[in-house]
Amino acid sequence: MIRDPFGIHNKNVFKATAFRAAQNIKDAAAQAGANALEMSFSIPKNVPNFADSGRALEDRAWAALSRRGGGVLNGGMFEKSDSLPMYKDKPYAYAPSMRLRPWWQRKKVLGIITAAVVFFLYLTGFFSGHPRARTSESALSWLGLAQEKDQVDWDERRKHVVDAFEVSWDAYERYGWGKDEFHPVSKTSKNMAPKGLGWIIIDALDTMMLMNQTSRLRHAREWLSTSLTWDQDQDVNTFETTIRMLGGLLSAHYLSNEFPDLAPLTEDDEGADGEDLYLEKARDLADRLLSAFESESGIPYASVNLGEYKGLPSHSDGGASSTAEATTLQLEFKYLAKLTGEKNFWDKVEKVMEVIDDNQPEDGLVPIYVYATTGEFRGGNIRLGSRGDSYYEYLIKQYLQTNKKEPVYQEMWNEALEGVRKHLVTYTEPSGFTIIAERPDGLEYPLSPKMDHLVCFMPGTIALAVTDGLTEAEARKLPTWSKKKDDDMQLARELMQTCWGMYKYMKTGLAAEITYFNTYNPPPAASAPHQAPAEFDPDPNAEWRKDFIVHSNDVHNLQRPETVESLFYMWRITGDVKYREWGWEMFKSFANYTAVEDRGGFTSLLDANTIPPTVKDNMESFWLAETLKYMYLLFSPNDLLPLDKIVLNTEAHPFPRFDMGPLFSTGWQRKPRTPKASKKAE
Ligand code: DMJ
Repeated sequence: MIRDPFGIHNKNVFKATAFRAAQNIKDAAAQAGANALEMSFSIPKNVPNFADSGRALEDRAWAALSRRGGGVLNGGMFEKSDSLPMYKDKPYAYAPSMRLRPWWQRKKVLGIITAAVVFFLYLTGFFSGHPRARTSESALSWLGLAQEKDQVDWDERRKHVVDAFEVSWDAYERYGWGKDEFHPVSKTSKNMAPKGLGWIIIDALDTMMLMNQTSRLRHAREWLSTSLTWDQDQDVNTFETTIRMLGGLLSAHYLSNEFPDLAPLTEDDEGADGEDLYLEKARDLADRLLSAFESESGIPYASVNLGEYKGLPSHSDGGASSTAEATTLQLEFKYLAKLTGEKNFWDKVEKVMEVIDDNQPEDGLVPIYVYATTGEFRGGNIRLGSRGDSYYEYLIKQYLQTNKKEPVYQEMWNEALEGVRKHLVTYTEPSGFTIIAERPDGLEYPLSPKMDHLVCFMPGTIALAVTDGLTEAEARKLPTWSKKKDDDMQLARELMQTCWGMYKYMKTGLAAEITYFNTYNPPPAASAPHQAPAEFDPDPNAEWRKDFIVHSNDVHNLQRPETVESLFYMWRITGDVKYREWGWEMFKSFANYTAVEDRGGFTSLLDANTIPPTVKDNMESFWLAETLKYMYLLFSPNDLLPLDKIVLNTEAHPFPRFDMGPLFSTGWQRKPRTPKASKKAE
């Protein structure tokens, strides 16, 4: 294929690709193929602009870089039997501490010689048993961070993120290649299915493309074409497999077509063998995942058996699915529907939204469980953390994905955000930070002043919803700007400050999984006056620290992306450089406390509130897919993936926005609201 110097992919190639995929559809192939040919898919043209000077700079930086060479749960998230795939955010079973026992307790019987050796190792820091003691200085130096320049150079900082990606990937390639879990400290790995699922490889594909990692991408693609099969007798979590694997393959398809000059591979060329590899693998996987939707209500089952094409209810939670899991499949299946022309993918995920909304959730706030059998909610637990989070995220992103032609999702988002203000937003004591608390027993019952780190997707998502992806300055000039938008931006800024406080509070500078807050009694309403400090005084006895509480059970840091995700949106939308600076500070904390010695990768922490920290010995796939990608984007020029042209799925996989065309439309309407029935929490 002749490369387009401006990165504008030929529409016909794209249509042909979609058509070929449609040919594979067993049922309704002819119809789908015809529809696919009629797609009026319009590919964003200005992402990024390869002709501009910033682009040239980037290209030089990449060239220089390449010259330089340049599950989570014990037992496996996907094991059969009782350990069916669990939601990633469940409190995990703690692995035994990675701290080693003192040498004199372990080595009694080995005599004086062994003791001397052990003592020597002790002196070298070996027995502190965590990466920091063994690597902090070297990690900072091999990342070139030991001495920072006075002059801020974002391009330079971005290169450090690329270095961190390369180190993480290369360690995985060396010690865990093809496996789904990677434990960088012990240099071990394992699969979540008999033949592996490509969990880490597929999640990282698009990050490699954006970072122009051609040789690494080639290796990944080779693994996909020679080793990856979905035809395995394996139960998998419907949601996790959709957002990471289906999402990862679809965005790889999108980026490789949209930006053929990024990490270019000849196999991607028109007519080459394996040209449609990503889309074909995505299509095959989606056919299997569709079985999750074969429930009485249309709400997807929590799991599916890939080989048997069979949906499976959750083993726990009374068989209910997590609400966030059931409602965070829509961007992926709708984009696939658009690519293949097969409407079934669209209809199945759209139906879920209708069933959820038919429950008429009070003020748009949904309980965190829903039965696949009846379509009704289970219990009244309301939160924007685990099991609730991305329901809200996908409301506004569905609205944006189809170019703002489905107002129902914006309406639901607006209603939910008002519900959040009315029932969940409050302020902390004594310093007045803004938080989104929880209502574990239902809206009529007391607030629990707790925020999962997961809630930190909210500041960025609120800002995105206010401007639809434009900058705040641009959006303010539009006639649609309003007092409500002002208030929402203010809420986004305040929440961003709180999320950053979660990092500042911890000794390593890396947030805990869950943070509690001191609140007044009764907790003030969202309309109450409040003023959090603009700066975080580093004094260990500073007043602001009294507002934050971290329990010993919650001190782990799983390399999560939500705060840097929001920093990325806030930087792009407000243009306030402090968000970039916070992201850089966060990056340095990761480098300082989570890097494994000898360029061994980066690890999650069991305890991020002690120095040195204790490690969990695990690299999450979202470290590569999300955390490092958001950092890279945060330090990149703003025309790389412009926010008004794309949507990022909840795993940070970018998809294009598109017009629905004649084949697709919103197939449901909200029912008229009935007066509030008295609802009792189970
Ligand atoms: C990711 O898999 C996704 O971001 C999901 O929406 C939330 N949890 C993890 C990262 O924390």
